[in-house]
Amino acid sequence: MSKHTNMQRDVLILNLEEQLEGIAKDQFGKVLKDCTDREAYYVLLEMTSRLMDVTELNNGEKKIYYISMEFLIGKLLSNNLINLRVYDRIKDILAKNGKDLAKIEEYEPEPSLGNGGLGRLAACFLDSIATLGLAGEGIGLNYHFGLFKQVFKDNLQVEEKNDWIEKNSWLEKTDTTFDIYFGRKKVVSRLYNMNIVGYRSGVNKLRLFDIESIDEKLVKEGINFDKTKTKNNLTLFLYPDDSDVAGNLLRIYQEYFLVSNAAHLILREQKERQYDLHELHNHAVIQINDTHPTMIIPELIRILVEEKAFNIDEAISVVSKTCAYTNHTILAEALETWPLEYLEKVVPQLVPYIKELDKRVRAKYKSSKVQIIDKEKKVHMAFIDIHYGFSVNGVAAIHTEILKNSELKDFYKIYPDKFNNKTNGITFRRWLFSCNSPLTDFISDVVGDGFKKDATKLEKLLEYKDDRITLEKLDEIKMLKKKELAEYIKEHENIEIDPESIYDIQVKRLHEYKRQQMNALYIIHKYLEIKGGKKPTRPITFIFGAKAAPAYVIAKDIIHLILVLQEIINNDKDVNKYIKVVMAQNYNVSYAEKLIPACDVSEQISLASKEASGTGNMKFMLNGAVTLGTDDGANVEIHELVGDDNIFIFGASADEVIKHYKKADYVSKDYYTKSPVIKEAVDFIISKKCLKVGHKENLERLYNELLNKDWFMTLLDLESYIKKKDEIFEAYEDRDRWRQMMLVNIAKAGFFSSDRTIEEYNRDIWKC
Ligand code: GPV
Repeated sequence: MSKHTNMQRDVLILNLEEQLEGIAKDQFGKVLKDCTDREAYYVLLEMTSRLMDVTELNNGEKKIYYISMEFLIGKLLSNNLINLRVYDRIKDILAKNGKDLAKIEEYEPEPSLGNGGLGRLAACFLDSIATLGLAGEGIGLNYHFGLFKQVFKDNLQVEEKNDWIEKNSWLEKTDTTFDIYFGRKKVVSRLYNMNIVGYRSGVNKLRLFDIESIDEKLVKEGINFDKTKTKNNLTLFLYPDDSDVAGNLLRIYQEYFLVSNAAHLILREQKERQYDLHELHNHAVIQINDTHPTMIIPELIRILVEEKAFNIDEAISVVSKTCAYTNHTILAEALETWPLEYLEKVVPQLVPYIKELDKRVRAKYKSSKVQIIDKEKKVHMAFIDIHYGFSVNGVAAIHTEILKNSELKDFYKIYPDKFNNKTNGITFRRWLFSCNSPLTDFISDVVGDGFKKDATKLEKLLEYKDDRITLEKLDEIKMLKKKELAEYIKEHENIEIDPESIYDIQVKRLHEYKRQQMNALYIIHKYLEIKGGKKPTRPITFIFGAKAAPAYVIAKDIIHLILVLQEIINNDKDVNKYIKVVMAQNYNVSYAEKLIPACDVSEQISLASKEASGTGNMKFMLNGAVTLGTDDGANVEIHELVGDDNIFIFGASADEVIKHYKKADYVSKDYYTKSPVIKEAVDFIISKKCLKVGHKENLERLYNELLNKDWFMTLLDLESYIKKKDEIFEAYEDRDRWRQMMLVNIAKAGFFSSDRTIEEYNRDIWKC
């Protein structure tokens, strides 16, 4: 950091209180004490922005460009204050003025720029890239209404626009605009920046592109709008409904808009720094976050050839040395393939380049399995990445092995050296320091502050595994967080929950492979047991949070079932003493920050082989929850770290599941017929009780799906799930053992710091 900015920073920090008063006076004509919490938020926003402006930019000869359709960054105030090292001082000053930072924070709208783990990972990575002092930026889109806001009406999910952008926000409008062409159609883009400040480190930028001609009024009702008005709708929503052709085309428009802007930005920067574009790979590395930004490859090649006088061989060579691809799924439906015809409609200028890339592969490799354009004239986006990028990585050990040995086997044979694993991670700044300060402070008291820079130091906690006082304190902190959550849920869902009950939590995108339906079937099973006179030892609160994609019918039916169970169970006097169900409305990062520290049992129950990694599992572990899960994704690595005694694993293995798919021998009905327990639970979905508060159409559809299809093998694992889950609840009663499990989970979580992940990306891929 230069002396100059250091000094400016010191001056600002020395006079924090004066500064805050000055801003309050300027903005609201008041002293801080008299500001409302909302006003205080804007005062802090301005103060934090000033501090970031005098924090040095991370710099380097080579820059990382992390391109992603999603950045699920969450609220920024607290995290920025923590990373700028002024959190405690600001808190004190506010307290002196009768203000509570937690209350003020409630007025910050959460940016709606992401959906799930992929977007949240990108946000954790930006935090770690900045923290490690690497020059790197995120490039994404500035969606005005982002991912929809979820509300429940009549036990159904209803989608509303999420109007999160305020006049005064973390977004900085820049002067940068580019002309982006779709064939001969032009739109003008504009760049917005957000500062990403590292923990005790420098600042990077998140680049968010928007269109100048956006028309928010296109959205008439809910999240419906005219999908064909590209010039006005491009950056309205993240993941607009793609169940029709117009929706698919819009998706391609968005993806191209993202990468074309990225290409312009990157090449402009090379020019400003007077770098030779033939050396692009020495000054830039582009990380392609799943297949959505794949078109950056042909787009860069196109620009180099058409505007920078490269010949095609040179262009392909340098771009291939610059681009790296991360795979986040093996689900076939999520591996994008675009009909060539669609690409011809939206981005005709790219098509000759895609055909050229395809032709070169065809000349070299005969197998039909590795061709970019298949017989049906569909373009396999991942295959472009693999052939024309220099690195392919999976996001957890087992996931990468599955890519190498089954999903992408034919590619692994051709390019063994390109494949590598980078097990995901999470930023502890948000998922421990910020969301759980009592736990953070306690850990500091016990083992010192070292873990804040080096997360593996958490292992020192193991020395206290038999220390009563430490274990009791951990329990106390958990109880505190459970009480806070109970209050929040009372306020937001109007449901009363008992902090003495076990909190069993499953929060993640709603998808059949994640098997929220299996959890629901367990709840039915428990409900029927209680009705039959078998009571659980201790009350249990089952908490869910999940959004379903607007066009994903079965996912919405699963939400419906959970809401129906919530109504039936919470209103049943015989049962609600023992179990309760909470479906949190509009689950997002801010909600996660309240749920995760309060959790006892972390539900990670995906069908083995299907969850690439999962990152919620890591956040729960770090906050002292015990995992109930399948040997899938990063659960496998959690299992290895904490050992058999500190995790509850059940269900078919990934190998077994892959065999079932290969042989196509899984018949869900067989499991239903053979097991009275399964039958009883599944039948309940269409029982009179459910039909009374629910909708026949939704419940019957879900019932039939489970019985006749069950693509993600819910019934295969249901019995072993019930057994393990009963076991984990029983284990909770051995309070000493449970506390030790909490401690071991926290102590072993250091490996999952995204700082570790980013160090590995940099060591093996980026080499900055
Ligand atoms: I592909 N993921 C996601 O959230 N959205 C997507 O479109 C795709 C993947 C998730 C995976 O499901 C998780 O297993 C993984 O932990 C996460 O990406 C980050 O790698």
